[in-house]
Amino acid sequence: MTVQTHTQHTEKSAGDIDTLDMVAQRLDQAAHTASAMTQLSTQGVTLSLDGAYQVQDASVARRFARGEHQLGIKMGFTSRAKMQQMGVNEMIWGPLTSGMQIEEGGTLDLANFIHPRVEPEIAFLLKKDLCGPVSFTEAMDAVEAVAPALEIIDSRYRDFRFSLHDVIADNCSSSGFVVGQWRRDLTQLDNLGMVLEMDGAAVEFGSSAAILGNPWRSLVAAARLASERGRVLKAGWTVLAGAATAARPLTAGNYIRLQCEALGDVEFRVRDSRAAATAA
Ligand code: OOG
Ligand code: MG
Repeated sequence: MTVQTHTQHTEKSAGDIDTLDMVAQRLDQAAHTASAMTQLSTQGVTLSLDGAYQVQDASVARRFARGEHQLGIKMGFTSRAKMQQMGVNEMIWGPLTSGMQIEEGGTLDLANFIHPRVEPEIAFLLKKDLCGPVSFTEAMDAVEAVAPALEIIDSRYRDFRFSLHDVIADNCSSSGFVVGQWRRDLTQLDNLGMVLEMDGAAVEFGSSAAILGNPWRSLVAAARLASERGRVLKAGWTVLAGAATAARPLTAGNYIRLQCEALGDVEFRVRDSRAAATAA
């Protein structure tokens, strides 16, 4: 089955829309029930770039229908480390919703995830709307604060394998995020040391420079990419700039911490309520 939905075609057949909706429903169901599904491209479902973002919209709409709301957006594949790990070479973006937020120092329950991984990021808090091709200065002017952050990604596809369009349709693997303390001092973000620790051992070392040379560039790109799909980054939203290093799989009992130079730490713990239930 091939679903060609290019932006230049204003008319879509009802069949295409049904297929996009069906795919969105399957992805949302896989996320909601934490059960892996077969990659779309290997099932013979070929989405165009536009079709992939339409599936993303439709699957996120299902989250909103369950009462979640949008808290921001995340950028993906803004570092070479991530592109190499996943074999994808283009930037992607997708919404962050209230159901994904984990409080700083909080606990993630593996029962709600398929095969989650964690990655070190930097977050921006917007104080003004941001849209379209903006300059560095305009982007900085729209930011209230910055913070160290951890993103939890959890591909709904079996074996965490996907094509560019598969992962976009899957809301860019977004499944959780933890933001540390916001800092209003927006000083140099271009070369901050970032150390990801698991259970007290440093496992990934990076620099904020890995994120497009400078994380501010990721915010500029976010404003541009969102506006290409008619979206505005809203005042009050959080924008995740993308991981500085490869992601690491999570297991029950993990204590995860990111130490980010000048911005401070952010942490969370991992448990598995299913294991606790079996032990009880
Ligand atoms: C896709 C999400 C990529 C990042 O920070 O680069 C991403 C994935 O790796 O599953 O969030
Ligand atoms: Mg990420």
